[in-house]
Amino acid sequence: MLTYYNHLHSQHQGKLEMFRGQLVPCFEVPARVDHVLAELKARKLGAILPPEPFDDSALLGVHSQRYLDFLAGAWDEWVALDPANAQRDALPSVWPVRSLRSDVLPANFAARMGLFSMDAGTPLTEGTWDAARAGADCALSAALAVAGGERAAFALTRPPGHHAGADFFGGYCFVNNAALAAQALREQGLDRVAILDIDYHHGNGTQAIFYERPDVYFSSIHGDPHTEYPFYLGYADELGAGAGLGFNRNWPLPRGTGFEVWRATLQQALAGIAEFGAQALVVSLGMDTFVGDPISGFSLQSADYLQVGEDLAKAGLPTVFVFEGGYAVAEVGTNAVNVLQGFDQ
Ligand code: SP5
Ligand code: ZN
Repeated sequence: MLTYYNHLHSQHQGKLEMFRGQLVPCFEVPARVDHVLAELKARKLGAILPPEPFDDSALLGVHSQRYLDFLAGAWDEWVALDPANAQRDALPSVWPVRSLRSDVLPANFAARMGLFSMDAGTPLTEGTWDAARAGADCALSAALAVAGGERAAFALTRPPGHHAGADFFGGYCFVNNAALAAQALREQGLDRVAILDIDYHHGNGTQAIFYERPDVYFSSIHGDPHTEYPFYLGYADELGAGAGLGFNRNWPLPRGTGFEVWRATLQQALAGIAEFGAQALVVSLGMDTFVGDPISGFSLQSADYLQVGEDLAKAGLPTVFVFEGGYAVAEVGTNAVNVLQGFDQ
């Protein structure tokens, strides 16, 4: 397993996120990736490489120009409003919901924060763009390695990506790394690419990016959005639209779901991917299905992740793993590397 490690990940370090009317410490912390990196090294799972640099234009297959321009300049705009802002993160507070316009581009910074976001749980910090941009390089590097003949590669990066859409951030995500990897595989000449999202939360951003496309199949196993974030997408009746009809599958499961049911669902999702005829697989590898996760509700155990890796390997596809969520910080390294080791053996 080749790993592309985002050496700039700790530049993104949010302080507080909005939860039930209070600002609480962020769950999505740099130590998450530090633990995965340490475990990869301890188990000698393969080379750990810096990403290749890609041109900014590589992000335009997935994200809009005006969103990328906003992200790249947002911190400087935030600090220009008030020098004291340098000490606090930027959070949105107003959104263009139904009947309001999202085609306008207000001059007001708060208005644009809301235009380009979906929640107040995703602080934008001084180093957010640099970290997310280097994460894109990791995902693209992993995809090119796999297109070039590697059996598998791992983009070890944060902030995560699967909640970020073509033109919005949210759910701790800014740049959709899994979508970038899938798009890069397409551009390398693979006609049919599947994305399997096994983070606890539905990958709303990834789904939306490919919803009307038949060439990238999206399948997600996640906490039922009736009760779980992101609430407004991820239901079983979302099957794709237009040319993409039939190329989207959601597998919502109730809080408390354990490994037996989760694994049977994984087999169903993998059967759909095989039926699609995927030539490569991108796995959005969230580890927040773990029983000890502080913000999630499934009950997978550490040893189960070895089995998950073995099951994924049985799909027999060149595979790009992209690190997503997982907030049980002390266990996230063991759990993530269990998947990769199970895949490799
Ligand atoms: C990538 C990813 O896993 N994003 C998840 C975003 C979840 N955002 C909502 C978090 C709600 C926090 N709930 C705190 C519960 C404290 N007991
Ligand atoms: Zn998650």
